[in-house]
Parts: sequence; C-alpha cells; structure tokens
Amino acid sequence: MHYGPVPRPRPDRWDFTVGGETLDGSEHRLTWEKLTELPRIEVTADLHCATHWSVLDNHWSGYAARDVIELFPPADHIHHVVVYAEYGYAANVELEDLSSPRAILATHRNGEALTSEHGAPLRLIIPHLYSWKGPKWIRGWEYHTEINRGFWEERGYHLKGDAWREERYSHQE
Ligand SMILES: Nc1nc2c(c(=O)[nH]1)N[C@H]1C(S)=C(S)[C@@H](COP(=O)(O)O)O[C@H]1N2
Ligand SMILES: [Mo]
Repeated sequence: MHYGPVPRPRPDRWDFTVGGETLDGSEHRLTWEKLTELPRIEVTADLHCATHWSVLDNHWSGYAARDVIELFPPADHIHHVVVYAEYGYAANVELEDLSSPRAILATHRNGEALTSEHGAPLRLIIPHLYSWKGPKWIRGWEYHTEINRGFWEERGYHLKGDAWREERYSHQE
C-alpha cells in the first residue's frame, strides 16, 4: 500500500544520498556497490499501517540504517532526519529512531528479494514506528536541526508515529 505509482527499477541510475547537516557539511553519495559492502543483518518485525492493519512476523534482511549513519554521520547537534524515496515521498523521523539497531534498509522479505510493488531495491523498516515512516524505494536522507514534516506528517499524521503508543494523528502531538 502506497501513494502514487510504483517506480520502474533503474539500477544504472540508483544511488543513495545523505545530505543536510552532515558532520563535514557536504552531501554524500552511496552507490549500490558500496552499500552492499556493509555487513548484512536480519530483523524480524511486524509492519503496522496506521489504517489499522498489520503484517506480523516479517523476516527482513538487508543493511543496518545505523551503519549508513556511521559512514556519513550528522553534525553533533542533530536530532531530526527526513527520509526520501522516489517521486519525492518523504517521512520525518528522529535520529534516535533511525539509529535503532532494528532499523533496517531491507532488500529481502522472508528470504525473497523485494518486489517493485513492495519497495525494491531498498526500503526502510523501523519496526516500532508506523510503516509510513519507512519509505519503500528509499533514495536517501537529510539531517536537520529543526523538524521538517514529511508527506503524511503534512497531511495530519503524527510527527513521531510510535506504533505502540498509537501515535497516528497530529492532534495527538
Ligand atoms: N515510497 C513510499 N513508501 C511507503 C508508502 C508510500 O506511499 N510511498 N506508504 C507507506 C505505508 S502507509 C505503508 S502501510 C507501507 C506499505 O507497505 P507494503 O506495500 O509493502 O505493504 O509502505 C510505506 N512506505
Ligand atoms: Mo500505511
């Protein structure tokens, strides 16, 4: 489930950009080749949509988001990140949530490569947040001093989106 069309795979053009207030102030680009040199991790987690459905016990595999943070760290005072996907989809998350050992840039679900429909080649899963906070077709993120609302956050959804606290709507903030 997603907003807008499923992007056509363009492996030749794919890259991952880490920008905004990085530690050294410059924008960094991660190629697929470089990404796949990172150690692979596995995370078993539910997917919670804010519209009251969940897909339980998915077995995700891919790369730890915090390994990418470590490669391209933010400036010292940063607490907020905007995560971007194809077609300008964006979600804001706290750096702390993206740094969770269970936040995964997934390439596979239940042993099979992601389909285009479900986010290939790479999607972010932050298990304890509602799944709109995890863009399919992710292409990078930006570090920010201030909160910048993402796509759904601008349309009435919650800044934090903790699924266990049922933080769905902005009026709960
Ligand atoms: N790029 C992008 N990622 C997205 C979305 C979207 O609209 N665009 N929707 C989110 C929402 S609301 C949900 S519930 C999940 C759905 O994932 P699925 O299609 O694999 O079930 O993707 C999330 N990631
Ligand atoms: Mo959702």
